[in-house]
Amino acid sequence: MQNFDISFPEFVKNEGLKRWVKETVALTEPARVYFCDGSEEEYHRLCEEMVEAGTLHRLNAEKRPGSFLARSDASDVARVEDRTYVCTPEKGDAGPNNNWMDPAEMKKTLNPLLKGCMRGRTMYVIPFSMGPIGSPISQIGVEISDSAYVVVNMRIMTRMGRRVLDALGDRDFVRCLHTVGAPLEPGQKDVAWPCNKETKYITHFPEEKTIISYGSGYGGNALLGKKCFALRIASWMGKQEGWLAEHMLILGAESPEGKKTYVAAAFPSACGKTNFAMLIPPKALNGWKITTIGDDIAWIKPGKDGRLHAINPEAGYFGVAPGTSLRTNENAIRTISKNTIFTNVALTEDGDVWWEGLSDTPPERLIDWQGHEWTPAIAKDTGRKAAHPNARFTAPASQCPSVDAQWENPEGVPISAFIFGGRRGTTVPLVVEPKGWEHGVYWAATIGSETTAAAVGAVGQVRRDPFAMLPFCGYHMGDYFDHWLKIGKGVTHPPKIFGVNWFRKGADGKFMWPGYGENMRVLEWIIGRVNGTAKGVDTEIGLVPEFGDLNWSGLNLGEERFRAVSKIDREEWSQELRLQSELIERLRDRLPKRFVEIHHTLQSRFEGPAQTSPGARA
Ligand code: SAT
Ligand code: MN
Repeated sequence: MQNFDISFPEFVKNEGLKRWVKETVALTEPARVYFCDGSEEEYHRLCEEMVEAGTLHRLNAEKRPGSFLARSDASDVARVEDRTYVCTPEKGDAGPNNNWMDPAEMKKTLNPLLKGCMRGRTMYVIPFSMGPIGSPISQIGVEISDSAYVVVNMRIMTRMGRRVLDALGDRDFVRCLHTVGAPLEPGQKDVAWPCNKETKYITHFPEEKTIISYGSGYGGNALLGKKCFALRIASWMGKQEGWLAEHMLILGAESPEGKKTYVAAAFPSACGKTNFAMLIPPKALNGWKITTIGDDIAWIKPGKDGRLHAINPEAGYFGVAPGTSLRTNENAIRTISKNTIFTNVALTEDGDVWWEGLSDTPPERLIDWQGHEWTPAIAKDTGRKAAHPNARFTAPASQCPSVDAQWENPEGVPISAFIFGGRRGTTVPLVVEPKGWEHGVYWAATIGSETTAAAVGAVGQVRRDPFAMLPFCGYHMGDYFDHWLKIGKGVTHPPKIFGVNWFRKGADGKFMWPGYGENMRVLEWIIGRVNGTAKGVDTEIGLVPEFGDLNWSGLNLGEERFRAVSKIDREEWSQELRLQSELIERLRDRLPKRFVEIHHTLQSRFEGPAQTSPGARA
């Protein structure tokens, strides 16, 4: 048992915080307590300490100033969905989309693990704001963590430090307790990436606005402002209070005429949200300009003007490195040119970073993400990747060349369209506009997507990922769909809803749509629909563009290929709707009635022979 008086710095005045810190010290028994002020000096000091401890490697100061590389333990590389729990008193409230345990039971499980879990370590107290400090949409949390890696990442990803406590005053806050679950015995030498290889728990107590995370130091498992707070807890708060916390990027699109339209788009993890948010339109569409508000999370509230307004609660990007290049995302490459923390990428001989896709030809020699020597020949023999497929960069949003002038506007930006996408090799057309809000919500609720390396588990299997929120919705999905239906009805100018799929494959197994910057063509059509200028044709699942409805200047895709990437195949859709029935059955107890009706309407459209006459143009 550690016995010491905690000396609270003058900026820690909140009595609830002081009490919680004392209780947590008594439970976790750290060697010392440190209150983060969020200063630059503190950031550099902690980075330096981690360099000395071997947790961080300083990158070449000429090539990558102010930047570091961290290599995680090989067992701690992604979110652990099967170890993630939502602990509501009523099991039904968590829904079949969450693992559930009774809150008291979960605490009984966690308490013995937490007892003494910070022995030999520093306990960091990290006050943070999700959203600009003082915004009516923002929320404040405090993370207690025994990881300095978490502190420096939180300083990039959130507004962090004493100014947050000044803004908090004596109000309540979201409690986020994190431990790597690896206490040090006296004299025991630490490892570069402490974690608990056997035991991990990512637990949420929405009614107590509390998160307890045990055993992992990685990403969303440990940076608790992100998925745990800004999505799971915030979605629950939004349900109570009439707003939305969504797994969405937010971008601004400025037309050649200078008209700005903001859209928010949901895609599952590692499906290109960061790339879409920072899109650079092809030269031939050069009058268009895209600006970035956020790349992962949107908090959305009805405004007095009858529109939905969104902020990005984060202050940085925790983006997937592999596949990011000057060709796929030049703005991201420039964002991460300095002051960036890389995790699980490869190290070059001259002290810079590399990952699969950064350049067409890999360097001749690298140190891979596990610290082993790597050459293209070794990769060929063993299949070993230089960077882990879920390797990440943590970089400040302010460094993004495309950052929107309004990105810190406390009122948020008005949203004109919601876009929902999944990763689907078949079935789902390039773009579709379901008819009206309810059909749009149904579309978003039933999207399927092939799983990626962002979560531990099999990759490439289609699963239903409603609103790209399956791993992140903090309550019953049926209630969540109902909440969405109500939000749209509650505003006079709800955004239009669209579905997209960049990932359809041809018979040769290759992607049929070029994606990346070319997605601007689809976005241009979407904005045209919002403004009433673009046309399309009616189909069973909604309105879709015909070949001539998109702008093809500078791209020779060909009509036949466009038809293939936009095809709505009756066989595939009958099958798709059967798969959607599974979701409907699973959520049946709390599914809005309207959903079942829409499902039946869609099914009936695909029964019997196809309509011979083409749908009406609109
Ligand atoms: O590790 S995170 O959960 O933050 C990233 C993601 O899965 O989107
Ligand atoms: Mn995400």
